[in-house]
Amino acid sequence: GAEKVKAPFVARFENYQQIYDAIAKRLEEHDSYDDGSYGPVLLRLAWHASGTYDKLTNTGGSNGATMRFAPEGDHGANSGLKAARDFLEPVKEAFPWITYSDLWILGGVCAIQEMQGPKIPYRAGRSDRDLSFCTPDGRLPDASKDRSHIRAIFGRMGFGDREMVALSGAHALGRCHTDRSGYTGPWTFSPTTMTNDYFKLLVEEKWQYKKWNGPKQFEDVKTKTLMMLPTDMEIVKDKSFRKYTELYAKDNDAFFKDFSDAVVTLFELGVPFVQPEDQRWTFKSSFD
Ligand code: CCH
Repeated sequence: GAEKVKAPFVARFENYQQIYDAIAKRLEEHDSYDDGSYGPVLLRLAWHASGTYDKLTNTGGSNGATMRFAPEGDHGANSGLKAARDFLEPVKEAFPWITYSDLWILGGVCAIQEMQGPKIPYRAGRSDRDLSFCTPDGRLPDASKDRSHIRAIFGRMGFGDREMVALSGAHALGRCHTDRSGYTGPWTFSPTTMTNDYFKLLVEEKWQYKKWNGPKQFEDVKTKTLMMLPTDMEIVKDKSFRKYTELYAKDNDAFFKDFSDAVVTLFELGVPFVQPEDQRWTFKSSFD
């Protein structure tokens, strides 16, 4: 009789939705981390995996997951992201067919959506690469710097002012840790819910230097419980940046739309996809 040939396993939307669901379930189960969620640090992992991209040499970006290896994992900017990588490890064990590089980005997508942010359409197809693909240190932004640094770093990835401001709105989420970056505190009062509060606070509150022994950072005059990095303050001080900061402070829908578009671009920088642009997947959130 004819031999039955087993068809190769081709991952489909449903398979990735299963992984999305597994990450969402872990987020809900592990709610005693930080402010009650691994969501912010998962998003930071996806961003730091992607934000190494250099458009001139077409190197870096989320393809490769090279942060697994010492040179890149040990870069100062990636301090603390082991918590996110370890959080995703049981998911990788349960679904060994997904690459780390697709998984880390799916983690970021899941984090944004589960923290009530906009939908982030997704494509699969990243492959893991060896440590020879690690990017040099210094490709991610330095929070102590000014607007010219922000434009140099994000310009290298191919972004313009509007996208830089939209992406900065991620700081509605999470916090700074003295044992990671040296900075301390959250940017907003709801660090596990995606909102445009980061922009509202930048525009509406008065900010002063925090008096402490740590690196230069800002605190809100009223409660002294919130923080801004020097780079965050540039988003409201620079005239061109400020235009968008004011727009997003007033219009959450505009922020969500622009944030989603910019994050999709960020997460796909430098990835040679087979799945076409007009066939991205949009995952169901746990509360849909
Ligand atoms: Fe960020 N970020 N970020 N950031 N970031 C930090 C934390 C988060 C900068 C510096 C820092 C983006 C842009 C910038 C997140 C998402 C994004 C910290 C504290 C520093 C410092 C780290 C710590 O101590 O744990 C600078 C500088 C820039 C640009 O100039 C962009 C873009 C994104 C995503 C789209 C998130 C989320 C966090 C919170 C992480 C956590 O563990 O809570």
